[in-house]
Amino acid sequence: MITNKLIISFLLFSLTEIALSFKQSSFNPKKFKVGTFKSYSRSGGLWKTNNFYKEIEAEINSRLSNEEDGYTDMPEEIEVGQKVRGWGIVAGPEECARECVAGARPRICYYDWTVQYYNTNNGACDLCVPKTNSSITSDCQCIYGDGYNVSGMLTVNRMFPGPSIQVCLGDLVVVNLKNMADGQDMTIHWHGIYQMNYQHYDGVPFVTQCPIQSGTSFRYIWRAQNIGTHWWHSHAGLQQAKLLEGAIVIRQPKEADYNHKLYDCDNFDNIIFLNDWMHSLADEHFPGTTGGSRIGQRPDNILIDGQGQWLNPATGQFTNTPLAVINVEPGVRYRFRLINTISWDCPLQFSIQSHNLTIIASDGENVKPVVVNTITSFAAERYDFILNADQKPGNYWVEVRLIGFCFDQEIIQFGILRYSGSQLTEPKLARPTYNNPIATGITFNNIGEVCDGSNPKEICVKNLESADPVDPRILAEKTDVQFFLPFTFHDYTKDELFEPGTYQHYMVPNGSPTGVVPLINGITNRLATSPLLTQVENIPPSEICDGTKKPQHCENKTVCECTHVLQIALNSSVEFVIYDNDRTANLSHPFHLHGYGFHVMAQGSQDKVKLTPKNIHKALQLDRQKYKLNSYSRPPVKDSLAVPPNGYTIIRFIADNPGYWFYHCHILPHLMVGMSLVVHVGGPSDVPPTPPGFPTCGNFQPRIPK
Ligand SMILES: [Cu+2]
Repeated sequence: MITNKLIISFLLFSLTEIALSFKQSSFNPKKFKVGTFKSYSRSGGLWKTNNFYKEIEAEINSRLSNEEDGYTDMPEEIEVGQKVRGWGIVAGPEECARECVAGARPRICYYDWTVQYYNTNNGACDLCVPKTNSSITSDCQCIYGDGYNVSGMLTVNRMFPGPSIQVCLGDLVVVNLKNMADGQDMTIHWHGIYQMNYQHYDGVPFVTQCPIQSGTSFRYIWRAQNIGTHWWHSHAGLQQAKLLEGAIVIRQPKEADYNHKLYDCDNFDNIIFLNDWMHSLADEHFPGTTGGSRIGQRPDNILIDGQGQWLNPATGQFTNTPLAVINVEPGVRYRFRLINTISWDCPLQFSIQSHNLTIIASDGENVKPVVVNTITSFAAERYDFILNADQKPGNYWVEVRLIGFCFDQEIIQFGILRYSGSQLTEPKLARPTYNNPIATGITFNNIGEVCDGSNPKEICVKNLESADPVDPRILAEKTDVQFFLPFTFHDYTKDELFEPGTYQHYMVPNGSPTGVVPLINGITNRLATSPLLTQVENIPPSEICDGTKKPQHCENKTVCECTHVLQIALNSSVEFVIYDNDRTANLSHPFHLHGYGFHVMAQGSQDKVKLTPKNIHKALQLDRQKYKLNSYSRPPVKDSLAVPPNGYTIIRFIADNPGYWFYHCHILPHLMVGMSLVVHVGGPSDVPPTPPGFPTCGNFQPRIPK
């Protein structure tokens, strides 16, 4: 029996984790429980084994021990309908978007994606009308945007928002990405998926993989291991702004959801996908100009589920493109999944006329419910909220405004919340305007707000409470390691930036006379020349730096360009103190950490605590004291968080996911010029070995032949 069990577990291991090959190193798969159908929840700072799949393990074990007709190991060419041993029949996108049932078998969900240059309002729009908010597969190749013709977009399967991945916890997601965009290399990042055991598929160029060259394909394979509302986007250059993005939703059996009693419906099309929109090519805004019609990086509009209208200032008329419509039945409580996919500088404010929004999750992690009227959201954040369709049946405005840095542009967009049986018209209430919007009421996460108690109508992220208990190490007075990560922008003088023979990277934001470069701890991150995860031996060690160890070429330089890597021991408790030393009014930088959810321990304003490197310890102690008094024991978990202008935030996590994880500002031009670093957790033997045949890249510097 023992021998049989061993054989079975070996089979399980080798057949289900086809992404990994363990022949190449001493990597010990048992450490990660690879090969069992366990999934992980990150809430509370602990990887908790989910019981969901325990019941089916026995069934799969017995199934594997029998020969079955027509089942094969994972083939090289995958097709929907194939029978794969250990997984069942390969399912397509629509089959995978299903109700998740306790005890049901996880599936292989296969997505065939083609990336191509594309244009809006083309001939496809004469053939069909897109129904964009379900967007699981392409039913119509028309993209309206806001009615303004735009070219140079990069789309997956000619869709915007891109095809959504909607699966159940435990499914294996396989995406075959064919890059057919000539001259564009790319990677796709699965924002919010922790990728434990799937480090090679995190999709960051020169951190976890080589960019996928145009004309080639790359198969991403990852497990849907943490629930929630997430999204995917290109992690190369400005491609996310060129529409390479879409939604990811990982569901679990409803009864397993912490807040399940609060809602009746979690529909596949109840995604609210918000993106800023330009009427010009994103490239025209990078590095940016100081004059002419394309100053800085300002968007022209914002879209709801890829739809919207544009008020043409020349005519005073809105374009006649359709507005996004959200259909509801009276008396039903809906779960909505708001995804902020903003690429440029400005956060957004979201509200729905006459309806409260009950926040129940952020960035995929459940929180205790909080009722608000307006949600402010920064780039890359997700908020799940419940809307109770308890008002008089009719049409109501859904409103999104861009705020912060671009408030003077007065950008506002609308959708319609429509009760069934209502007329197919706009709401009776006249369209709100930017300066006369829907009443904001209780506002969540407002820009610059630090919720020091002075305004009862403001709620901050730090006020949310995690639905799950928190690891005591997160709540301890001190963590094992602590990093101070002040960020600022260096304003180049003309002499500095344009010194002959030097080529620093820079961008030109609105109002900058010359150009700027971001610094974290005095370093602007330069991507390595080969991926850190797979080819660290090809990277000159002298180019890898941190705040205490800088390369020689940085001596006496204000701006140090190198590959910024923070080394962290596996399983240590970690604290990041992130603070804004740039102090640009109304500009709030949203930072994202890959591979982790972190606890939001504090948010504050430096005006109030006079945060300086010298007194920071005292300031933080004061801040924590405040939370202790409030019995603050369940700091919420997020993966994307904005730092208030001239403010600070303190985050903590347990470094239990080994690998090279990117940490960066999610404003694309900031990311492009180095507002980032890499968190390296553990060592080479802690991560799975590189999959056989994984693409390599790097410099080619042959000797000159004699
Ligand atoms: Cu930024």
